Amino acid sequence: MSTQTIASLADIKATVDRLAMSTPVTDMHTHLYAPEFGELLLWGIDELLTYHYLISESFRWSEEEYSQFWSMTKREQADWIWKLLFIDHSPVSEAASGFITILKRLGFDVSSRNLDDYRQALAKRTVEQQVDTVMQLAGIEKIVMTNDPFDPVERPVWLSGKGKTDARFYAALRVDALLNDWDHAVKELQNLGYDVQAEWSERTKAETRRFLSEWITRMDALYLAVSMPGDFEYPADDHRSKMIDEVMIPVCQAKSIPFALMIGVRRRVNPSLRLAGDMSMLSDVSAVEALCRRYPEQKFLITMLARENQHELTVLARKFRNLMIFGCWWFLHIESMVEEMTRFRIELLGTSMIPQHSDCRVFEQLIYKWEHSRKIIGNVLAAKYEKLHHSGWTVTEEEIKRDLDDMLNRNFWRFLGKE
Ligand code: RAT
Ligand code: ZN
Repeated sequence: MSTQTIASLADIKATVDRLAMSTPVTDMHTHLYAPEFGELLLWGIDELLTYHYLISESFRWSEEEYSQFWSMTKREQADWIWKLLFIDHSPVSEAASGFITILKRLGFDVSSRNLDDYRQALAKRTVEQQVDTVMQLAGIEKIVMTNDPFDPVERPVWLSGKGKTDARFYAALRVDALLNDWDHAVKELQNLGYDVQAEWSERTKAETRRFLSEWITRMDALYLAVSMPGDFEYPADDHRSKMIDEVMIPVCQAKSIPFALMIGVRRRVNPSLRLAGDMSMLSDVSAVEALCRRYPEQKFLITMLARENQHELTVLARKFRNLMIFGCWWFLHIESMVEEMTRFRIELLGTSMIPQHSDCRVFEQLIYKWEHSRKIIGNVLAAKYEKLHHSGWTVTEEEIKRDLDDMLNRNFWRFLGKE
């Protein structure tokens, strides 16, 4: 490791680019699973092409009935999307160009445009091999999953004790139903043997806390997580505020884990598109402000979906050290937004934030989501070092390494108090 200061501007750019592309990453929010979770771990050409981001883009070019699309096999859906987005039109969107980045990095001949060749090549691999290959290619060291005890496929894996076998994967306990669909959550909790009622009684509160505590322990969950609509208000005289104040915060504090809120989604604006039918929505940053102020000892991991909320949220992070902003979420995970957000986050917070998470649903997506973002993070950071250099402040390679390691890895673990 070099402790030498870096002398020339060209060296700064080259060093930052190299380190930005290679620093090991902790991907702190994904929808990926360890191989022990079987069918929940999605990978391969057909899963990649039927990613919900690509489904919604495809329908812009087609008069096809939605029901017709959903009745096709996965392979037929993939062929349909391939034709519309890659053959009939050029794959220039973030999600479509991402698929091309994946093909290239996996060593396929992109120019052949032969989907079946790619399929056949992947069919020779096992899921375990593909997980190793992809993590190595993408430089991903640790992956945080999104875990739901109410999921009938996922639950048995945890109950059998196999959920914690692969040390590269970590759990995050997702609590959406408890906050956003209490009637459904009550039924699920009752099925799992917890003595809860729709009515907000002391017994119900205690049992819901017991559920969360037991599942945090079973999963070794790193944090509690929820996605919220943009009209989330806090404090309010509603179920959500009661659930947060009387159940979630007490459990997070007892377990010493952060609470992650992803705010600003409007679910199913076009239900025919299913998972692809969700929309972004402006949110009220003052809900986060109120949480951070009321619970100074509680850590909050926050991301928001509307571009319009990003600057205010970043300013708020200057006011509360118990607030860690993370990632460019979903519709913001496009190159122009990643660049804009990364630049003003660094300008307002230095390196004390988590610039990106992948939100991957299909394993190979790690390759493109991180490659595209690493490049931008490197460019933004290099420009800042170059400016310092012009003022006579010279950075060492070690310092560049430290800064990138903070942003891509350590800030998350430090915030959790786990390093
Ligand atoms: O990014 C996505 O794939 C979305 O569908 C959501 O899963 C979102 O990231 C979430 O975690 O709610
Ligand atoms: Zn997500």
